[in-house]
Amino acid sequence: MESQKTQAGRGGARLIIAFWATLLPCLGGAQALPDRVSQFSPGPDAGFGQSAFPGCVLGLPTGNVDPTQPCQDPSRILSLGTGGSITLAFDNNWIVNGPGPDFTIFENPFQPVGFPDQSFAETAIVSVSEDGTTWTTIPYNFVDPGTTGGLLQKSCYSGLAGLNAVYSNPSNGISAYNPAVSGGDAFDLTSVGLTRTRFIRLTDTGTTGPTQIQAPSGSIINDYGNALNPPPSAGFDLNAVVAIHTSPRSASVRREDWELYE
Ligand SMILES: [Ca+2]
Ligand SMILES: [Ca+2]
Ligand SMILES: [Ca+2]
Repeated sequence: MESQKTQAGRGGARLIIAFWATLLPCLGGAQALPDRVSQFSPGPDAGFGQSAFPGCVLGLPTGNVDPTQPCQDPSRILSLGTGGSITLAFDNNWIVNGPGPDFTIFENPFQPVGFPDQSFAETAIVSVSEDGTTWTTIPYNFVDPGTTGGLLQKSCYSGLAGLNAVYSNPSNGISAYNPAVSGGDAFDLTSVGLTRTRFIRLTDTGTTGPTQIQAPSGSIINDYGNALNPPPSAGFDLNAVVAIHTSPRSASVRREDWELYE
């Protein structure tokens, strides 16, 4: 006769198998939005969007099919201020390194009429972290155009958020999760050799004044927004962050439970 302990063990195993059967269809799948803001340190001349904070940065992007008419709704945009920073946390999902870009950041740059190679950009440095403590910065650069071009040229900038116009909007059917059509600036964890992340931090690139940041090229990052930086909307204006490739975080926790049981 089986002991009560053995019967209880089999019941537990059946429960766990049933749990995994429910969970497996969800694995490796759903796209996700951030669950919360874990840090916000506005720089000077911020304020725009703070009346709707944090909801203004936790939803889908609110772009426009016309890249010369970006979102300027303070209920959907948060200005970081000069040199300000913000960290978005994904609690329910890991952002994982899948094929191609893994997450996209949406600011509200606008494209001058008739010049798709140009952008009125207010840029931010992007960093990622698995635990909120150890950070890895996405490689970036800025090359001052000198006398050969203008700061509006998108080719001056690489690896920074805030460069490309936003097209996706819940009302226009353009998916926020398809970087081929969404607009915004998409990033690939392959660029930093990571398999997953959970926190994304954006740091406004400051000005050519006291908050200046020197790019690897040796140039001080001088995005076009530096020339026109009026309060309360100075610096990078965050609209949304979306995760393209994810896996449920709860699965990892449950996997630990399973190993304990074994
Ligand atoms: Ca990837
Ligand atoms: Ca802007
Ligand atoms: Ca701004």
